[in-house]
Amino acid sequence: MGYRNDLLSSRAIINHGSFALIPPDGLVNNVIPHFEDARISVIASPKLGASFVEYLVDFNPGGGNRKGFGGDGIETFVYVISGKLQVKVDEDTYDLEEQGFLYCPPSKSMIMTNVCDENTKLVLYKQRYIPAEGVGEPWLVCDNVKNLTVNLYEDMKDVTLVDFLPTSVEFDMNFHILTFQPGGSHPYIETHVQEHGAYLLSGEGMYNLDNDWISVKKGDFIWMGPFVHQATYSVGYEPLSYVYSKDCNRDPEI
Ligand code: UGY
Ligand code: MN
Repeated sequence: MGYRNDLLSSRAIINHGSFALIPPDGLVNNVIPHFEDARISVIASPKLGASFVEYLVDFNPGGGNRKGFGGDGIETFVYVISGKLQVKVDEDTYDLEEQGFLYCPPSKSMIMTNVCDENTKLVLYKQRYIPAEGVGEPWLVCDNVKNLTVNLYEDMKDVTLVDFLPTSVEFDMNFHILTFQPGGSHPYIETHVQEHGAYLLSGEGMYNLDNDWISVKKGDFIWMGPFVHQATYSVGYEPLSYVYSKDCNRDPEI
């Protein structure tokens, strides 16, 4: 990097408790114990107003977390953007390639290793599991998006939705991918209690956040807090696609 060659400017918008748009150029490297040979950026945390923590992780060859991530009531989720990740949970080993993912239930932790000669890039997520009376624990889920059903979103043929985890009530969270062909959009501006952490995998769009229209593109991260206005139009030549979290299946505390 080095000396600047123009006025400093940023597309980032940070509205604590409401929403945040975090483009890649402002991210800094964090040192987090037990993440070895890694560049890791925290992109959402309770300090922002989120009820979860989300990270972008870039492991060098051989890098990983061998102590174990999650457990003790913290559920975790990993999605592979590129590269190959080996995940161990108890005695079982899972090999994740691009678009592979693993959900690790709150009583277990996951050991991660980059097992390819190139860097492996991940979206990593953790939140405290909310038990519900009379409802059992969720279970480990490991798969690849390529194997999942692609559904039309709200009956529109230019917008699709993929759900990662079972909709069963044991799960208090899910991950999804929404894809809008150029010109596609949400059918209405949503305002709902659930939060999202959304990482943009491709394309460009105009995103309505808190009722302002904001340009977004591949590589951006958006945190949407409870009830914040949200909807998008896909613009440009490529589909706009993002992988995002959503809490579910729980009665809000009072
Ligand atoms: O699942 C959702 O709530 C999703 N439609 N929200 C969003 O794309 N901002
Ligand atoms: Mn939503």
